[in-house]
Amino acid sequence: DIKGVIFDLDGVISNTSRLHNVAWQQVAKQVGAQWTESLSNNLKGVSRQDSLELILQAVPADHQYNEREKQELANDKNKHYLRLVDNMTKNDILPGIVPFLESLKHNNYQLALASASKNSSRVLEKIGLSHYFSEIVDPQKLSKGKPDPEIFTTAAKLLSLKPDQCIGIEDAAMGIQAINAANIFSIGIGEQDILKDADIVFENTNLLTLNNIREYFEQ
Ligand code: B16
Ligand code: MG
Repeated sequence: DIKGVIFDLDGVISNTSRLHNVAWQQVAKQVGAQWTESLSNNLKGVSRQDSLELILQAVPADHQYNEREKQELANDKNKHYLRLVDNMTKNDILPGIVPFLESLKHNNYQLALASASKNSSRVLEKIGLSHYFSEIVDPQKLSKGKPDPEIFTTAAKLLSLKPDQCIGIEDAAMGIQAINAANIFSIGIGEQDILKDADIVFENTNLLTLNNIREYFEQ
């Protein structure tokens, strides 16, 4: 029996993936990396440092960035991102999420947040959804990021649930891999092609309803 639901944040609850993109695009421009759709997809769910490495790999130039320069680029990105986060309101919650969270609460599911972002609590506060989540995984306490299962395994443990009592929801291919590796039922939000490993894929968050999920289990 499913008792808990573990959420990714960016791209599932809030439209922050767009904001991350805006901030990273500026870094890409600064270092001369070409911004592509596939680069943008590969950054989803990936930590700040690892995202920067992916961008630097796309730089054709011969300049090697040292640790201090990398730290500066990562800090610049975060400052830019936080300025964008400061302007967030309830309008930045993705469609259908509030009714979905309400129905989960109403049906006594326990909710946890498994975001790779160090800014996730701030984002949840800005959009007024903190009270729905009994547990928020601190990504700074993890040794490995997505696609490693650690973040989802930790979330299930924090809820005192076994993996097979949980569902995980993700918009990133890396995130789906992490949920699957944790032996948690995976729901992907987005394109079937990109999220082909998910147990179910919904095209957008509007389709994320208890009825739609239950339908799958009753098949
Ligand atoms: P920060 P998620 C991830 O959050 C984002 O998808 C990813 O683009 C971002 O780089 C990462 O968080 C780290 O975020 O720089 O705020 O610590 O999708 O796992 O909720
Ligand atoms: Mg995400």
